[in-house]
This record gives sequence, C-alpha cells and structure tokens, in this order.
Amino acid sequence: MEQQRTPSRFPTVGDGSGFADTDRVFREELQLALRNRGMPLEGLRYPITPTGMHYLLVHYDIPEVNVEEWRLKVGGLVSRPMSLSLEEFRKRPARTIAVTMECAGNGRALFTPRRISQPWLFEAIGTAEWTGTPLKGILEEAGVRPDAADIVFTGLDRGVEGGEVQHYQRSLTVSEAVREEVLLAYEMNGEPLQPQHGYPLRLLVPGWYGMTSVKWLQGIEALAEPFQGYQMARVYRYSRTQDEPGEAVTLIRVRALMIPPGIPDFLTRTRLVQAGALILTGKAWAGRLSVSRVEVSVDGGSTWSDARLDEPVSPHAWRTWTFRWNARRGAHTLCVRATDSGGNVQPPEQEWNFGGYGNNSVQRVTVVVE
Ligand SMILES: Nc1nc2c(c(=O)[nH]1)N[C@H]1C(S)=C(S)[C@@H](COP(=O)(O)O)O[C@H]1N2
Ligand SMILES: [Mo]
Repeated sequence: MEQQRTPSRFPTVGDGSGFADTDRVFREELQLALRNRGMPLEGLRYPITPTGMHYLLVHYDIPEVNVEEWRLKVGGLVSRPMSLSLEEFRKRPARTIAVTMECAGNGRALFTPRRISQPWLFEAIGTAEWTGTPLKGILEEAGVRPDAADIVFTGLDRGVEGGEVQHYQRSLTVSEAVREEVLLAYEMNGEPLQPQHGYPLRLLVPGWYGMTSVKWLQGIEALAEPFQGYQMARVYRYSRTQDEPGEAVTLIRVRALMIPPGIPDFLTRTRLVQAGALILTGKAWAGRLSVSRVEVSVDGGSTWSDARLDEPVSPHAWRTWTFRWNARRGAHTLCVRATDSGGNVQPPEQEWNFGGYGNNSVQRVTVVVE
C-alpha cells in the first residue's frame, strides 16, 4: 500500500509534546479507553477468558466486511499467488490453541511521564482458544521463494497515525512466520471471530505482543527486504526518543497479575478485606518462555514468599498461581512478581521508553483489612 502524508495537520493534545506528567487524563485518552476495553482483573479467574471480557485494541475503525466478496491475497515473492475465500480457509487443516495475548502498551499509563495514547494500566490481557489453519501451510502452498526475507500482513482497516495515512500493517521474518503455532484464525472460543476481533480472518502469533496479530487480513506479501512500514519502523520500538530506532518490541515479557481480593470501593477500587485466612490468586505468563516462579509480597515488596503454580492452560497460555494469606487488621500493599525460564524477574519499576511499551513492573494492590 502506498503511504501518503496527510493534507492538513490535526489538532494536538495537551502541550503538544505527546506526553502528560499529571494523573489527569485527557478527553482523547478517555475516548480511546472507551473504544478499547480491558479485561476486568476478576476475569483472571477464568482459564479461557469469555470473549466479551477479552481485551480489545483497535487503532482505527472496525472495518465493514462482506464475507461473500472478501478474499485474502497471498503474493509478492511466491511461486503461486493465491486469492482465498473464508470457506477455502475453513477447508484447510485446522488447529485450536489457547493463547494468552497482551497488548505491548499494557502498563503504559503507569510510566511517568505518560505517553498520551491508549492509557492501559494492567488490563490489556486475555486468553482465548483460537482456531485456524497454520500460516506455514498457506505459505508452502503459495511457494514462498528462497530470496524472501519478510512476510507482510495487511489489515483492511485504514487510518492516520504519526501524520501518515496507512493500512494497519506488520511483518514477521520468514523463520518466525513458519513456526508451527502461528495461525490464520477464523474462530475465537469456538465462534466465528466477532467484528472487533478481526472478522473474518486474523493472524495469531502466540508469544508476541498483540500488535503482531494483524486483524481483518486482506493481504499477505513476501518481500526480499525487512518491511519498514510505520508500525514496524516508527512505533513498537524500545527507544528513548521519537527518532532513535531503539530495539523492536517483540515477545511478551514475564508478568503475573492478581485478582484484587475482597470487595472494591466503587470509586477508588481500594479493597476491603475481612481479617483471617484467604487465598490470593491470579495468572502468570511469559511470552515464548515459561513461568518458573511466582512470589507474593504482603508488605509492599519488602519480603517475598513463593506462590503455588498450577499447570499452564496450554504451552502458549498463562498458568494459575495461588497464595495463602493470613490477613491482619490494617492497610496493606499486596504485590506479585513472576520469573521466567530465562531468569528474567519482573522489576519494581520498568525502564521508561517513548512509546510506553512492555511495562511489566510489579502490580501493587492496596487493601484495607477489617
Ligand atoms: N488490522 C489491525 N490489526 C490489529 C490491530 C489494529 O488496530 N488493526 N491492533 C493490534 C493490537 S495493538 C493488538 S494489542 C491486538 C489486539 O487484539 P484483540 O483486539 O483481538 O484483543 O490486535 C492487533 N491487530
Ligand atoms: Mo496493542
């Protein structure tokens, strides 16, 4: 798709820096937050997140699709270009995988200063059972040529970002694209994809942050060079400034989250907990690695004790952790942190980056025990 510059400038938000150093949110952040729901943290109780509770992130508008006319085109450096209907995808070998997906911007609003964007705290997470056909099979049918380096995925949705008119597009190297677990998915939790989750067909890349799993696919193209589109080169980078290239944001970092215990104060969400023994629980995940340890602190992170781990829901999904706590009267800050099989531990504070990505810093839950 050709890229154009926008004809006119759009209004800026805040002081124009793109950042806010106050706790007050801008109307534009609220507007995005209302479009892009998060999973309420009590949803961590379900091994498979009910579809309507799964987080959602849509950069532009949800496109309208007439499935009778819809075709996915596979082209570029392939020997046999293809154009396939949804029915043709459904006839190919199918696989169902439970996958934990997280938005790379989860935790963005916890950074200071805060990037003015989708203001996630902790809730851009969910696990679904995705059904589709392995991308590998489709790429083999098309005959990706040996000189291809990158596979580009183009969505039907179109918008303006960073002043560039664009379709949502992301790429994977050929070696990542042909991994067994990468799907072209047409079902979520046993039902056709809902419009907001990519109907009729989306890419699903387990282990990677969500931006990789392109929704509303219309094209797959093999290129000789790494794709340099906006969503690859301009954003989703761990950088300190807008222009510094930094490192690409790729796999999901290790994280554990807790179901806030007790009952919430309606407005502040501060928790009221009854004194005595209770079970703290939640889920932990680590992208392509596995979770090797989960620890809980009931004193704001001064001392830590091991939680119990259940088996993962699937090799690509989260696992339940539980911890028995004897709650004593007073105010407490509960924390949970996970360690992955590579030895990475969630930090108390994650290093700041320009786009507000990959913030897996430790969750803190304030409770009042009575
Ligand atoms: N075409 C398209 N695909 C997309 C997006 C988008 O805006 N357009 N958002 C991405 C981002 S940033 C995330 S986190 C996931 C969210 O998937 P979900 O809404 O199904 O949870 O979709 C990804 N795929
Ligand atoms: Mo995302």
